[in-house]
Amino acid sequence: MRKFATIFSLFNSKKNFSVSLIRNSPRCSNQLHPNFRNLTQNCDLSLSPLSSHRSVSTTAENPSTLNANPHQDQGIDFPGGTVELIPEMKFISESVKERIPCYRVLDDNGQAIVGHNFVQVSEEVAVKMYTDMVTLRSMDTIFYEAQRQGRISFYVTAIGEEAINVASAAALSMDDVVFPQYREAGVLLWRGFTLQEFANQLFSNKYDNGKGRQMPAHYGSNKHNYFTIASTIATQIPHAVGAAYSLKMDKKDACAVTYFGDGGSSEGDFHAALNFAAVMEAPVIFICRNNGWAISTPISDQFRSDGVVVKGQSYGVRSIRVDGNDALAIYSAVQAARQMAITEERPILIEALTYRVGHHSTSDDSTKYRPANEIEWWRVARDPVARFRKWLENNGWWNDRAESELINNLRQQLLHTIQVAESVEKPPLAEAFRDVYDVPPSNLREQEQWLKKIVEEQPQEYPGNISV
Ligand SMILES: Cc1ncc(C[n+]2csc(CCOP(=O)(O)OP(=O)(O)O)c2C)c(N)n1
Ligand SMILES: [Mg+2]
Repeated sequence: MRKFATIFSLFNSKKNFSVSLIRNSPRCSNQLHPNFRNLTQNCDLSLSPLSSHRSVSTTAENPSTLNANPHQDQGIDFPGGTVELIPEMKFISESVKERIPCYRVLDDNGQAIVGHNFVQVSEEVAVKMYTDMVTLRSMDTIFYEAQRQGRISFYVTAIGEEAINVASAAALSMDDVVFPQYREAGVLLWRGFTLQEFANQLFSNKYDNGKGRQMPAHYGSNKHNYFTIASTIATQIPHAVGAAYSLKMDKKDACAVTYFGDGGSSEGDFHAALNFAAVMEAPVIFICRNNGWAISTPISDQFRSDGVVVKGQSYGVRSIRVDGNDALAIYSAVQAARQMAITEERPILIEALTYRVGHHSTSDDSTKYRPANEIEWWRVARDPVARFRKWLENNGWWNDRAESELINNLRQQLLHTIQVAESVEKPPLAEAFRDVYDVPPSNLREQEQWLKKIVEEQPQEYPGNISV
């Protein structure tokens, strides 16, 4: 077998979980959960010539390494290992012959596919996963409406991406630190952020953790290990690598997890972060939600590679492509990724294939740039929530009665949170100037005085429930 890093498939076993990974490094874990043990057993150390550790440099001071290979005409030692010498002038192809396959467990009808292999979930966890997926969709429906009614200024839905949100969160531990983009409210929901807390943030009232200083839907919570969302695409990705490195230094049984879109993967921050994570051996999981669109930019205009998954290998990051609308596949892949990230101290890249069923945000009308039947097909035929529900029903864990009770309760609760959040006063105006500087500089103090004066002079222009 050629020694170059290569794609390999770990063998299916009826009992054990198996999954295809793009392999980059010779290390294997011997501390994996039993579900993943065959990952270890099938890990052939001879597959990759690349050591994750530093190589001896080929310098003039160290000439022995230059000629260490007895077959000098066949190979050259170079940091990282031996490089084969060949007489042909051969360019690496810009594309792969076969696209990287996509790991899935459930078909579109919620039936386990032939040869399926996944990490079992208990009834309790599966039902919570489903109810959180439905809750996320109800939040999206009702809060979106609130924005259309002019009660909040902005909203962003996760419709069509509920499985990535909730199933990935379910596979993590609460100690894992999350660095989200903005379409992952379901991760926070899973961690226990309440519907009222969501509403408080959306209405920028005084109970909002961010004191009303961020755009609506830019949640954050220290208590839930969920870093505050920043609108600037991809800035969270290198932050996650730094946090992961710190967790490793502190020998914590935890990893960092960052989410981003296909559009985010075109930012420099993504590339710097992957490289940094590989070199520093940081326990971080990169979860790319490849939903086909970055606002109006389709993925065909985003990259010419086979999606995002192949970029992992070029940076030395183990990677997998997963069906993002299959909750069980996402759950299994994230749990495996977490085990490898922590026990082997390495980054993992997951590309989840999905579709953004909603508009980009309330500032967008996606029917202007994509066909309605494309949206409809994904909304109906590939719905991740309906697919998971069918699997639950086949197991006898869910039925129509439970469904209608859940939907009615959610509707009432959500309308109530809006009423409450709307009636709570806004944070004091002075808070807009706090928490950045220990001692605010003179220009900020001047601006604060100026703002107070304007509000006092023209109260009709400002909401009445802000204390100045
Ligand atoms: C650095 C930066 N550039 C551009 C934007 C404008 N912008 C906001 S969202 C977005 C698209 C991101 O698409 P993707 O990463 O695929 O995420 P999705 O919205 O599809 O979930 C862009 C270009 C921004 N917020 N930040
Ligand atoms: Mg996208």
